[in-house]
Amino acid sequence: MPNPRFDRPLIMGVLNVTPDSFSDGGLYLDADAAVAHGLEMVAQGAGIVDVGGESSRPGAEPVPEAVEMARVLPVVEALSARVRVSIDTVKPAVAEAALQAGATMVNDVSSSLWEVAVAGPAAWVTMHMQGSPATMQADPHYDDVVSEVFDFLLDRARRALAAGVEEVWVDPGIGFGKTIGHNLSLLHHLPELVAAAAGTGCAGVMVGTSRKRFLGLLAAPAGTDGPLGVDERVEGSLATAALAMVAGASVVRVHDVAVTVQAARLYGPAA
Ligand code: HH2
Repeated sequence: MPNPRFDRPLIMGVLNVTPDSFSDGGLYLDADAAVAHGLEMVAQGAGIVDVGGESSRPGAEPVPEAVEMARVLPVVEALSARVRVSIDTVKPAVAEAALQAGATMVNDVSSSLWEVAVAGPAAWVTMHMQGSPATMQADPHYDDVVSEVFDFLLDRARRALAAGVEEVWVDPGIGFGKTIGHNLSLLHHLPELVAAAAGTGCAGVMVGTSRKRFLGLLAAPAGTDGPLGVDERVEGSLATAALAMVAGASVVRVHDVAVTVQAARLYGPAA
């Protein structure tokens, strides 16, 4: 397998068809607006568009299955003719319907849907989360965040590979039940996950830091009350996306596709 460090990383564009996502909530709830933004990200160089119909931000409440399907399915169907589409869901029925509508990847922040990917067949992203979105940022705790998160992911990946999923991606779940210190430790140890994932037979490592709150907290000038706003986190998003790419991540999940594609071009011809 080629060393992923020398291939150009893929950029996954985030497309939230929700009223309440922390960054783009409400912007693309209308299907036509969502499809237009998806195509805009494709034109900017996104290799995958990740369509979600339920926010997983801290404190988010689950939405009914029928509502989530009505949000995502028309968008998945329209975009999948033009680009690889992944479905960001924790509901098996939504994932199955999205695969029927043309998605080829299940982005699973619950790390539980590998059987849907087997049946698809489809690629599967296993992401680490401590707790659930409703409570995960209340008091995250680990004895050793790096080994606990990486061991969890590799265990899930082995299980999925053994069950017959051919394309498994692992994602440390930045911001999902993690303090600033946990997020930074995971980012700094990414090369170990990249090596272990390759050794396990995974397709690679995916990382999503885009516009997350910890970036706004870290970059806020001294004396500022609270984090920078989501629109002021582009620099931190790009810096951490570049850090992840240098560490060997093969996919970065971002809201700001054009600038991240520029950074990815430093890696030479597309794989
Ligand atoms: N982050 C979010 C959602 N899905 N999936 C993966 N694999 N990795 C991530 O880091 C990740 C993810 C949260 O970001 P966003 O979709 O922008 O917000 P919201 O959950 O509020 O819709």
